[in-house]
Amino acid sequence: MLKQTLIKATLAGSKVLQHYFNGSFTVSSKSNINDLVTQADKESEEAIFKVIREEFPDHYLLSEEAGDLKMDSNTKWIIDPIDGTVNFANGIPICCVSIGVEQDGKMILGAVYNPFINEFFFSERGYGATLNDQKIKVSDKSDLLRSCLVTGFPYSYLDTPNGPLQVFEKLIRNNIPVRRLGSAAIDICWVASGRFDGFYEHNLNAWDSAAGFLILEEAGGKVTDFGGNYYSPYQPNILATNGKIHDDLLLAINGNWNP
Ligand code: 2AM
Ligand code: CA
Ligand code: CA
Ligand code: CA
Repeated sequence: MLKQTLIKATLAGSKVLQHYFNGSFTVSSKSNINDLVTQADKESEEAIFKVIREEFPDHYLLSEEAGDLKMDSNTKWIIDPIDGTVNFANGIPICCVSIGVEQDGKMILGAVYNPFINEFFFSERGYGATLNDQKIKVSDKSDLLRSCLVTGFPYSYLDTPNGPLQVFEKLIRNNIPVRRLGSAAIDICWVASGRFDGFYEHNLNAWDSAAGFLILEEAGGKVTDFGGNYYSPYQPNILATNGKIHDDLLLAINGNWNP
């Protein structure tokens, strides 16, 4: 039931994205002029909430635009109604709905759907991960120098030591391809399906990574914070890889990698 509701909610949100994409919608700024929220973010969130509330009115919802709707429940839905809003607002079809379900403090279900290229990533803890119902797994690449990586940049704190620019510079100076798609949830899923070998990003929120975290782990990948410790979606920094380049990328992020 939980699984069906998750799929239904993800599709309901994505319908809103499809409805507004390349059309007209209101756009406003949040923390700064490029931190956007559109009418589609809000309506996608409402459509998702409606599906969940119909089945599970008592569940806890945590969602980017509505915030923390705490309830006394052991089941929490962690929702990003559009991940990649800046892309969405520019008509770039790299954006998605991302929803994770946490039970008793553990991620148990994750769904990430990009309706523009019809890619539905899904995972249930213990049952692997799929892309459009086909099993996926991470890449076999073990040499960081031959890897293809993806990252994202926060809107602030770019110039801290070992911050996003320093890590990026180090990798680029070693000729490692590092892409920047603009949707953290899609980035993680594309590591899960083997397109990328690793993803790292500073300063994410729980709704950016909760679903992707489970999808990647179930696809055989490894997810930690920048200290190499167990990852929790409630802390900001994520390193998500195929497992084989994890230690070297960790060293690169912390400034100690000598290829
Ligand atoms: P969003 O589109 O849901 O806002 C791009 O690097 C990723 O960062 C996207 O997943 C984007 O999610 C997220 N993001 C948006 N605003 C951010 C901010 N102020 N700081 C860090 N990440 C942000
Ligand atoms: Ca946002
Ligand atoms: Ca997001
Ligand atoms: Ca969002």
